[in-house]
Amino acid sequence: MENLDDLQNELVAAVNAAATLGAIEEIRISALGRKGRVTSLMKGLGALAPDERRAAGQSLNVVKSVVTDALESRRDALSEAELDAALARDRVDITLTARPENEGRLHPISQTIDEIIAIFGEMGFALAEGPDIEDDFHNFTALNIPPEHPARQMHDTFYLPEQPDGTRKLLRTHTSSVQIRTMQNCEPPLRIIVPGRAFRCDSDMTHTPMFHQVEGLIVDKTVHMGHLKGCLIEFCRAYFETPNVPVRFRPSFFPFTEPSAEVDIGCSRSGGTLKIGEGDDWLEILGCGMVHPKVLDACGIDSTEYQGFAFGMGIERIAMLKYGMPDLRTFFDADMPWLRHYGFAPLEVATLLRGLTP
Ligand code: 2NM
Repeated sequence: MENLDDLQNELVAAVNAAATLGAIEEIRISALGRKGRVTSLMKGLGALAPDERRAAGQSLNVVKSVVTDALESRRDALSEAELDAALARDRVDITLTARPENEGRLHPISQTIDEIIAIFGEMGFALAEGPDIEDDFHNFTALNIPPEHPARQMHDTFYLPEQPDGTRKLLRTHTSSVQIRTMQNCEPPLRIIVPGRAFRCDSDMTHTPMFHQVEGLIVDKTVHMGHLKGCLIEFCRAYFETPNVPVRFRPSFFPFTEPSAEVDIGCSRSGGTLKIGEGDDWLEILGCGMVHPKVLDACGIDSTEYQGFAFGMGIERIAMLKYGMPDLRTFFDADMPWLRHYGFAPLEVATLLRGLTP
């Protein structure tokens, strides 16, 4: 019989040199498989004399168990190394967007909407949303805008192709259609704000065909102009983060409110730079009024029992004023250097507790 020490050393060395799990399995079969070298030697024991057989049998069992142990520990080591390699190769960086050094920024429109929601949310307003594509009733008729009103003309409103019944849908020209839907579908008292896109067939230095608005609405039994004034003065102070900004209500006209007003804040423009909250100049920032009784009635709310106030503002405009952006049209250019300059860190959530702006 061949030298068992040599055989054992040879097999253990081969096991330790094996580079893959497949190579280990080959060695196991060649040594311990049905026709393996150790197995064959064991089969040959029967031909030996009893004394020799016992001694050789014990020696072969030692070889078998040493080689089995070597196979097992080499298999463990290789499995672990393969797992480590797979984990390193398939690594996914789930922290990607959370890293401040990465480029993703919150667009100033999104930031401004978040700030406005934070302010009115604190006052108890709920968020409402509705469709961009509207019908004539929700965008015009229910808002007391008559058929001959200029806003209904083709050159002010984007109309969709005529439907089989002869009517045409349109892109909402303001978010007020959402207030109409809310008044139709919910029982007063109501207290909502509606941020969203609006569309008008208009494009020049100060108008883009799509822009953003936030409108607000309260409907209750005793709500009056004093509540409207207090609410909007508080909004101006919170939004512009100037506790004593002067606020002025100037009489105005909208078909859907009576009385109506426009709201100005105090500013100075000396030397071509705008400063908000000081000086003797004025800047218009929003429109408002008491909801017209015809609007309440058109929505199925009894105007002899309920009244309400509403307001609306353009988001691009108040973002430009707060953040000193000179050109409206840059909002929609998707220009990365502009976004890096005017954008906001995505995880700095606007709250009144910590300050609106990062
Ligand atoms: C404004 C100005 C004044 C307004 C009115 C309504 C509704 F649907 F309740 F009648 N929503 N929004 C409104 C009133 C909007 O934007 C300059």
